[in-house]
Amino acid sequence: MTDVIDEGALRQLYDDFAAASLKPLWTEIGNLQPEFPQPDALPHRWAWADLLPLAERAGDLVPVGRGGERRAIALANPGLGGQPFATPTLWAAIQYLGAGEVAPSHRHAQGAFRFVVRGEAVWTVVNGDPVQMRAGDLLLTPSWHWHGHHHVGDEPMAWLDGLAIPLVKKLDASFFEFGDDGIEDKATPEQSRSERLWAHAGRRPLSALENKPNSPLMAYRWADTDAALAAQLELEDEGYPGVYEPGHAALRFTNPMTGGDALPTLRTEMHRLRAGTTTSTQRSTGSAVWQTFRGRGTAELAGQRFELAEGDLITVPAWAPLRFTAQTQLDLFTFNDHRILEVLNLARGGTEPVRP
Ligand code: 1HN
Repeated sequence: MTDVIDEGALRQLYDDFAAASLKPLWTEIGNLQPEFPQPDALPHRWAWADLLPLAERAGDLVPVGRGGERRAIALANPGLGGQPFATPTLWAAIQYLGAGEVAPSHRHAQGAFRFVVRGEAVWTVVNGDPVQMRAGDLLLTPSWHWHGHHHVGDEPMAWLDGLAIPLVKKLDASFFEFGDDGIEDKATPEQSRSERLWAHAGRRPLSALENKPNSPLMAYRWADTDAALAAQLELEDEGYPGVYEPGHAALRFTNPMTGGDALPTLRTEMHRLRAGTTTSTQRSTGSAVWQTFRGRGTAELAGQRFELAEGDLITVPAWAPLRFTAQTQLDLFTFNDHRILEVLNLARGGTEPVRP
């Protein structure tokens, strides 16, 4: 290399790189390989009190049916350039279905879940199995399972949808197929067939010994979740182990076949804080969405403070330190992409202080 750089020749070199569809590393490396994660996604809060009236207006103005498929309104993280993504890997939306409405059946490569804040008037039919959606329940629609929703009550219902849409888009692994326009069988059983077979913790049917990546259990009911969280805190009162950290009960929704995550692309958990508890501060690679189910509190997230009321949602970008304080008993649902990071051996993090 010569000592004196010929600026004109250098500019010409860069122009020729561009014309040949090439890009040198040395001008890009800071962006490509930062010392620690530098996400574009921002910490952000969506208040349920803002989301619900907007969803109701959509309910008045926008029909639900074939083509649009779902009256789902996505959280668009303000750091992600207007894309309908909560984080670089996670889709989160409020979906709204009015009395008597039907969301037509379809299936797609992206696995999905629903988490219900209020109501119990909708059945989601998953591969022909009608599953009631009630407040506090986590309902699964694993990859490539047919699903449509039908509303049988008088009051409209809104819930949270989570999918790994951005991840699957990035991986160019999306497939989609339309099903029947209506729902033939509008049965409304109290228990789905999947629950009758699989909702028996620690008891595996001998007819199903082969592990599958998706949970065969389509509904994780609030009554069971509530009892499991309550038991952790009761045991803490009695001086026995089992609670996640002081004043903080937590559980993960798992595939009863494997004990692993209920869905391969989305980790789902429920947390309960006693009134007055502050959690440890944690941060990790990967991103997350949290939703308040019941109670009030605050999230301190990357130096910002967000008040949380019932139904409120926050997005947690990679490596952003997060802790919660509960004003009342606080029940929080969360989903994240941490399992993907684990599979790829990219999971890092834990409690503060964690220096990169
Ligand atoms: C979907 O199928 C549902 O089934 C909700 O309720 C949201 C977002 C993108 C693609 C498919 C549903 C969706 C979705």
